[in-house]
Amino acid sequence: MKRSIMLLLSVTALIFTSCQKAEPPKPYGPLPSERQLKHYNYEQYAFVHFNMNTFTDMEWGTGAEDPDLFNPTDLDCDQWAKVCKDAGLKGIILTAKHHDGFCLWPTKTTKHSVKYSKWRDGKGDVVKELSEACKKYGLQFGVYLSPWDRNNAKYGTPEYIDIYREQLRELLTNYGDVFEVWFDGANGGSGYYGGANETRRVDRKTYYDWPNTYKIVRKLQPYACMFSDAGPDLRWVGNEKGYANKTNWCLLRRDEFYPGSPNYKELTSGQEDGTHWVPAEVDVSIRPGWYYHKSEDHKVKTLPQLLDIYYHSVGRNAFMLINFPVDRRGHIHENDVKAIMSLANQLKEDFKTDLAKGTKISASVDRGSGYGAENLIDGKKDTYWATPDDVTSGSITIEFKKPTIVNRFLVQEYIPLGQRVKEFTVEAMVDGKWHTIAEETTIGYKRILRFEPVEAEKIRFTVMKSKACPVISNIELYHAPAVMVEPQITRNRDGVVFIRSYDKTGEVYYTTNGADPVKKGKLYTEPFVLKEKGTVKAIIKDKTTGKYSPVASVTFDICPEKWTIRKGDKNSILAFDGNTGTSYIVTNDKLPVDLVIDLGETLIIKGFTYLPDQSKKSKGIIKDYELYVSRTGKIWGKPVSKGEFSNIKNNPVLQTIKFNPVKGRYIKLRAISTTDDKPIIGVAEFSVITE
Ligand code: FUL
Repeated sequence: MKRSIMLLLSVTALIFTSCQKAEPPKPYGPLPSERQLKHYNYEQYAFVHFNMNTFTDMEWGTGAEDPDLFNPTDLDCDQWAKVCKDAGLKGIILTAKHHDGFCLWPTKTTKHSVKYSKWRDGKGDVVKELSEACKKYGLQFGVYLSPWDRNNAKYGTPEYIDIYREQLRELLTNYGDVFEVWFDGANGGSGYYGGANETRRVDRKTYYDWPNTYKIVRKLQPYACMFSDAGPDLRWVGNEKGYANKTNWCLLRRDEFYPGSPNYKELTSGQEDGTHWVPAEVDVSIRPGWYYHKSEDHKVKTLPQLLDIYYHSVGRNAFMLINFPVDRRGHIHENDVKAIMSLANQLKEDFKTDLAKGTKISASVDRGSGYGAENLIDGKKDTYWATPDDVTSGSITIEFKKPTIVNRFLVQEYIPLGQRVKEFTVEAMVDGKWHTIAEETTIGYKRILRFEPVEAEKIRFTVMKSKACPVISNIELYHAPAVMVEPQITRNRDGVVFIRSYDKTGEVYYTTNGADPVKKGKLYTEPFVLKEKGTVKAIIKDKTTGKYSPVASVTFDICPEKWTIRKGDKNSILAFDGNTGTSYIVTNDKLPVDLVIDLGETLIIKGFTYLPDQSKKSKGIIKDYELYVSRTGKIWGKPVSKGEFSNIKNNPVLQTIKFNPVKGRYIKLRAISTTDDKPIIGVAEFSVITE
């Protein structure tokens, strides 16, 4: 009897222990704070650069600007909030004060503010309007307060720090909840400084006494994350181009950094041995500049560029902060709205159906009950797969019911316990054999991989190396549709035509005689030669859905292979190399400036095209021009065409000019004036229109 009771007890104990949840892993290394964990709910949010520079066409004002210049004609913060909401962005950070010192709220600290502007008789308050619009649309609200102040007479002295802190107090007290405070790294240099007009340098590390400023933020807005090169909560990613590195640690040896510190390149990857949790935030503008310039209306980032930004920020364990340069009306410009909505719509398609849901999932090893592979696809944030403490590698296999096409892999670590994974792979089983799709490094909060579509029976995810036992909370798989933007058609100086599509999975069809490529198109397999005139049209066909992209169409004139520029150096071919990103720059002592081209043969010419230099700080845009055609290159006679390239400063796009046909071999493009009055002209592309 006694023996049988003992047996019963031990069997019950065995059943009990085997059902009992195993011990959770211990946290490893630096951990995110509560406020940082909250911030992970936001992922993508907006920046708005809107301030004095909007009205002076500058990127960095000097501080001497008259407050009356700030004059939006139709300020509509509700429109900003609606656009952001529709685009799936979770908050808006406003440049309440940029380096020129102009304050968008009626601060008590300076006369350089909306209160002293004629705009709305000094009664306007942009900070208030935006904070209210954010509340209305359920968005987070954040502020950018530039430490550098080129207007303030006290800048460089300890008194300015008091002023700066008071401004911060006003912003953090009077406008409701603030989710992020942005401390910029640029500071110290020339400025107006209350009329002193001089250069003031500060010690970026010590002047601002950051630790005491941080305390103010913590006290007034305990949940606000602070951004700067050094965090303390969110770090700069070390570039303004829109990417984090593939290897991206949330960790940083934080005390080695400060706003504006020189070792910023390390910020793009973080530091494996970092002492604090300081994840990267990728700040990037939807246009070349941070502020609105009419001349950039045609330079809004394309869908492919925006997709790259998303996958290189959110997809690489970072936050995405996308900037809208609000225009002089006080609106997000229609081109920018179109661009951000095209991104939002494409992302919706990319992540429409999670193919990992409902699959058979198993782990090569797990920690025990409660930590199995099924937690990876249960849609819950707080369950995870983990291995025993002494096991730092392991595989997960996902088995589809039938072969399934995938081209996106999403994985997340359970970050409340730290960032651990150092190396992982993804494989696909096709016809019973494993193929490696990706060999990668870090994961962190979220990692999304893009790869060519593969029809797989199984997908295997393997953690190869980890600082401690891997703790993974989520895996998702998708088949994103091809990105159906029109292909890019270019022709080089030798007449070789290239057709490039962003999405490599589609098929490209083209014609060279202007015919419809859907009906008459030839499959593009490699670059081809087109030396004569012709209109190339091309489309991309999505092989899976059979859908077509919009048609791309480019008309080429005769190929410039024989053309030379008189007195031109080796760079002169850049003026007709078919690459709009490069330019030939011609300089002279004074205006006019001439560009003389020998076409190498006599032709009948009836027009020309000119694309000015396309770089951010455009060099030498021709305003008033004359065009001459000569048979000898010695006697030029009267210009065959002259005039003004209208609105070219604001809109430096391709200019097409036609005239009565003339015969000649030499062309002289003369710049009578340039938009900046300098005797320099930049020619990204030049071509003639022949009969
Ligand atoms: C930079 C600033 O200098 C730019 O003007 C812009 O505000 C950008 C977001 O940060 O450091």
